[in-house]
Amino acid sequence: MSQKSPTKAIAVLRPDKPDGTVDGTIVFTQEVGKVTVDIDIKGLTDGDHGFHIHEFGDNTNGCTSAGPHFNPHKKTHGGKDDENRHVGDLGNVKAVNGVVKEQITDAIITLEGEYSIIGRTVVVHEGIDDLGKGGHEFSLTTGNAGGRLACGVIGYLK
Ligand SMILES: [Cu+2]
Ligand SMILES: [Zn+2]
Repeated sequence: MSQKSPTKAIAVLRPDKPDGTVDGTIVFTQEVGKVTVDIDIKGLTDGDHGFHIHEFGDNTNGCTSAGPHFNPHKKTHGGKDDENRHVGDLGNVKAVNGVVKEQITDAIITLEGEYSIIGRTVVVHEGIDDLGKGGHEFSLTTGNAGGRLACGVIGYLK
C-alpha cells in the first residue's frame, strides 16, 4: 500500500535590491491535476501586486535575470483563469497591512514532467498585473506589472 508522497516545492523570496523590504515563502504542492500554492509575503505596499513564475532559475543580476514569464506554449499574457495565458501567469496577490497570506490552486502549473516549474523563479512585482486587458504596450507580455520587488528560485521541498 505504498503511495508516492506528493511532490512539494518551495521558493524563498528575497528583495531584489539591498534596501528592499519584501520577502516571503511560497510553497507548492502537487495534487491530482492541480497545484496548491501557499503564499506568505511581507513588506509590500497594500493592494494588488503581479505574481508570476518567470522562465529562468537565475538571480545573477537580481530578479531581472529570471527572464520573461514562463511561457513554453508561446501564448500571450493573461490572467490565471484565462485560457490564453502564460503557464507562469498567476495573476495578482493582495497585500493587507503589508502582508499576503493566501492559498490558491492552479491547474496549469505543474511540478512534474516536461513543463515543470521547478528550477524557475517566482517574482512579485511593484504594480498591478492588468491580466492582459490594460491596453498598454506591455499588457500582452507582462501585464504591465512594473518592477520586480522580490524573487526566489523554486526548488524541491522534502
Ligand atoms: Cu512577473
Ligand atoms: Zn505572463
